[in-house]
Parts: sequence; structure tokens; C-alpha cells
Amino acid sequence: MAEKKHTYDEHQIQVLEGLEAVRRRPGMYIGSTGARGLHHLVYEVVDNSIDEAMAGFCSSIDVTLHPGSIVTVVDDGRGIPVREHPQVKRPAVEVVLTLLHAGGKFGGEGYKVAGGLHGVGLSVVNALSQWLEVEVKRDRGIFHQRYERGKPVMDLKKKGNTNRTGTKITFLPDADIFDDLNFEFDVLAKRFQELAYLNRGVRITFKDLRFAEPLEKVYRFEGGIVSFVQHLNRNKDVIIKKPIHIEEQGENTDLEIAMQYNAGYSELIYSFANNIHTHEGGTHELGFKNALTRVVNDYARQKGILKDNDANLSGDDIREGLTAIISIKLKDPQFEGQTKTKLGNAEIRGVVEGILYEGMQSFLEKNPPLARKIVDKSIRSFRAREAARKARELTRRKNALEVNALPGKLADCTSKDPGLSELYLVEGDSAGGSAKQGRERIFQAILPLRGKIINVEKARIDKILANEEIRTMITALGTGIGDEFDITRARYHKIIIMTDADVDGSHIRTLLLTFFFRYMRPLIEAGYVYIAQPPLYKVKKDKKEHYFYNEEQLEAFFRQQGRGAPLQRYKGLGEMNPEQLWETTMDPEKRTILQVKLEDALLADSIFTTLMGEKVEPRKEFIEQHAHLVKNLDI
Ligand code: 0RA
Repeated sequence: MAEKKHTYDEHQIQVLEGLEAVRRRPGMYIGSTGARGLHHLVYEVVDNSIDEAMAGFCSSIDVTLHPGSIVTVVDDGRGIPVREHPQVKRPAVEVVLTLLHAGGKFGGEGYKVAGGLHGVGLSVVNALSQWLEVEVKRDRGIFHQRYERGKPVMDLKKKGNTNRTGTKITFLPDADIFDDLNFEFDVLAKRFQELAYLNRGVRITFKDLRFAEPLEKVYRFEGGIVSFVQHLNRNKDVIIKKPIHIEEQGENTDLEIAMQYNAGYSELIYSFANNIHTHEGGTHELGFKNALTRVVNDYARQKGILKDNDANLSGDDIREGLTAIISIKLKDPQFEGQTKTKLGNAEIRGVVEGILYEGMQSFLEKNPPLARKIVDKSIRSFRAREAARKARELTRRKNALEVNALPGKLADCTSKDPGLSELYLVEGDSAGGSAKQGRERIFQAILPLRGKIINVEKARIDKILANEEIRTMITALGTGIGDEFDITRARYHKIIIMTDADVDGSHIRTLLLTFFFRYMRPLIEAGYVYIAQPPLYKVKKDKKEHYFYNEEQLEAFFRQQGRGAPLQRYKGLGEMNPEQLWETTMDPEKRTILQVKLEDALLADSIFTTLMGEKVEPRKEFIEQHAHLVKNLDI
């Protein structure tokens, strides 16, 4: 290094040593010598053609897999320059293929935006190939050269005339370097499709001629990343028909963003820098997220949808259901992170933030109904997130303080063994009181439910959790709800719904079952949910009390004993004293309880939707169709 004056020969030796280093430690240059590294060779060559396309000189790229793992990549770009390189004094194409990192060093624009993970250069592909042949159409001629393991085995030779331009590279990866030479069609195809989306208008034709049945795919997307977003959302319910498209070409960077909301709850953001998928995100993604959060909040405030004392919508709220592609092309990308797929260029954050804010602001201003949809969706997400947080707190509090945090209305049992414990959900305070006095307190817990349970079919989770009765029940059960539901934490393995035998009672029972079905389904699936069967009639005969649970039983009794005895018809549980309630409905030795079964969840789903949901017509129809089944309706 100290010596400045190199002779031509010395320089040449250094170049060859450079490529020897690549063969000695291929992992340093292409990551691995496994399947990834092998496929990387193809990406590297194609990326060079894509660079040519991005510079605006290439519209078509053909990739072909031949038998024997030979790969050909042909493009219709300007062709790799063939004239003598002024410093190295060899044809430029030879320099590109034999000198490490020679790619970007060509005069003027050269490679406008060489990739980071890729962009190691064609010389690396050459070094790791058993042989490689290049054919350049340029300067009215067709030029050809062959290399073996990175070394030219002939001088560049003109073999014909043409007025076309382009580059064709054919290579055979070196079996001494790679574990195997099995290219996977699907892996390569996916990358070519991605490249075609990211570089709109470029046609990538991919042929696989290795097997008897040739395969061919052609990728070309006039819509570019807008088509990409539509593709990602193809099976979703979109809430904005046309993706939002923002594009700006700057001095040093080109930025393009396409985004579209769907009715789902997940967020799908794919970011790219110089066509490389930045799995780990980076400054471009940060800038995008910051700007989106700010612009939607600013808009919602400015339009009075968010009031002064409302909290800001969070980024997560605003990105719920969002599918977005961020593609940035920049001069000197810095790739960081574990897998070198995180964009590090600090200045990019502000650039993306500014462009997205402005672009999105103008979109919102120009499309008030769509803007409203986006804001409303974010607000719904915000509420659901709050509710989930509350639900979590609810269960957490129970954990921290155990029994202390149990609701005051709950008369718990003394047993702590869930397998033995029963929870009675009792309609009304008066029946609740009788049940408390009548129960066997060792294993029977009583929770009186006052007032109406919220109809969970018609309310969002936030409203449901604001309902006192529901909250009390969740806490008593100990399982949490929804995503956080954990059956192993159930404090009772029998949950017995005990309501009056009247319309209100059956309504409350249906409300409770709907809640369990929607938010604690495993409880039903485990067979933990039961319905108590209080008697409907009592007959006193010869100082003895006889209870009847349906008309048939009562009729049978009268046929045997005659009709003389006084009959009491129970309208509510409250009409029984504690002893009677124990004897008739709660004593495990004598009671009948019905286990709630979920034979067909889908059917149950539609029945609950029909019975408890928003739409009245289907409910009326259902009831009319099933009216003959409804018995004991005390109207
Ligand atoms: C250096 C300079 C120029 C083009 C290319 C390289 C080039 C490389 C590859 C690799 C595959 N296909 C390619 N196409 C072009 C530009 C030379 C000019 O100014 O005309």
C-alpha cells in the first residue's frame, strides 16, 4: 500500500487475488454456500439488469434455467461497455467481471442505485461460477468473452454486427463451492414477481427448461406497487377501492408509496430500499409511520372528529387493516441490523416523513368520505384496544390480589378446587338471597345478576366490558375473555345459569349463553356451562310437597292422585324459600341440570346472530319457523 506506483502486471495480480478471496470465503460475499447463496447468484445478475431498467434503458429481462443448472439472464439495456478501461487498460466488461466492486465505479451515473446486500457485483458471480460467458450488444457489435472460475480464458472478441443493445450472461455455479445446484423455481419466481412490482413496466420472463415439462412465467405490472398492494389485499374486503399512491423523485432519492385499507385488523407493511426487502425496517419505515400517525390525528382534530380533550390515536390504531408498500431508491444505502435488512440512512426518515405527510394530507382533503372512513376505523381500533387493555387489567388485578378482588356480590364457596366448585348465576337479588341461604357453601358459589345483561351481539367489546354484570362475571370466573381466555384458570367447572321460568328469564339465559358463546366459547366446549331446572309447579298433598318440572309430570300425578290438592304455580325463583330452592334445584342428589352442548358451532353462530343481532327480519322469520318448539312461554 505504501508503494504508489503499480505496474500494469502488479495491478492485474491484485485483481485476481481479489477473486481468489471470494472463492476462499464465499460466505463473506453471498451469505452462504447453501440454497440461499446459490439463488443469490441469480438475483445478483438480475439486479444489474434491473439497475439498467431503473436508469430507464431496459424494458425486458429474460431469465432461463437450463438443464444442468445453467442460468441465462438476458436484458435489452445499453450493454456493459466494451471499450478499454482507462486505468486497467482492459475492456470495461472484463473489468466489471473480474474486479471486485468495479460495478459502481463507472463514469457518470453508472449504477444509479446499487443495492446493498446485493450489489456485490457481477465479479462475485463470476468468481463462484465454474464458467461464465458474457455477450454484449453495443457499439454496433456483438462481443463475447468466457471465464472459468472467475478468470478470463480468452480475450473479449467481436463475433458479429448488430444495431441492438443489451447484455446476456450465462453461467454455471461452481459445484465445488455450493452444497448443491438445485434452483427452486418458486423461490426465484417470487423474487422476480416482487421486482416486477417494484419496477413498474419492466417485463421479467422466467423460463424453466430443466425438466420435460417446461415452465414459464411473465411478470409485468403497469401499476407497479399499486398493483402490488392490490395483490396483497386480493382476498380482503377493501375499504378504499383505489390504493393511495404517493410518488416523488428527488435529487438523491426516489420514493414511492402505495397503501390501501382493508376491513381486517392486521397491518401489512412491506418496505424496500433499492429493491431489497428491508425486513427489519429502518428509517424509511419510521418516517412513514410517524407521518401517517401525525397526519391522521391532525386531520381528525382539524375536522373536529377528535375533540380537544380526546387522546391522540396511536400509530397501531391508524395502521389497523393497512396494507402498504414503501419503496425507496437512494444513492448510498446503508444496511444495518442482524440480517443487514434495516435501512440506516438517517436523513431518509425526514425525507419520507415530509413526502408522506404532504401526500396523505392532500389525499384526505380531496377525499372527505374516504378520510372519514380511515379516521372512523382508527377510532374503532382505538376503542377495541382500550377495551382489551381493560380486560387485561381486570384479569391481572384478580391475579395480584386473588380473593380480595372478587366482586362483593359474589358469595364464593370455600373449596378452592375448581373440579368440585359450582357457580350459580342467579337472576335477581331476591332469588340470589335464597340461593345464598340454601346452598352448600363448601362447593357452591352464588352470583346474583341484577338488571339486564348487555346484548353482546349488538355491542362492541368496549361497551360489553363497561357492563357491570359482565365484568363481575368475568372476575368471578377467573378465565379472562376473548384472546386472553384461559380455561385452566376457570375457578369453577360447573357454571349453572338459574333464571325464572318466564320470558324475562329465558331472555336473560339467552343473553348469558350468547356472551359465553362469543367470548368464552371454550367454556361451553369443555362442558362447564349448565342450565338449572327449577320446578314449575308444587302440589301439597297429605302434608307432603310434590314438585313438577313440566306439565306432563303434573298431569301424570293428577291422573294417579286425583285433582283435589292445592296447586302452586311458580312464576319465579323468588317464590321459593331457601330450603325449597335447595331441595328442588340445587341439591346435587335431587336436581336436574342441563349441560349446554355445542354440537355445531357454525350453526350456533348463525342462530345467535339471528336471535340477538341487529337485523329484525331474519329474527322474525326464525321465530315464526320455530314457534311450535317454544313451550312454557308464560306470556
Ligand atoms: C456499466 C455502465 C453502463 C451499463 C452497465 C454497466 C450495464 C451492466 C449490466 C449488467 C447486466 N446488464 C447490464 N446492463 C448495463 C452504462 C454505459 C453507458 O453509459 O452506456
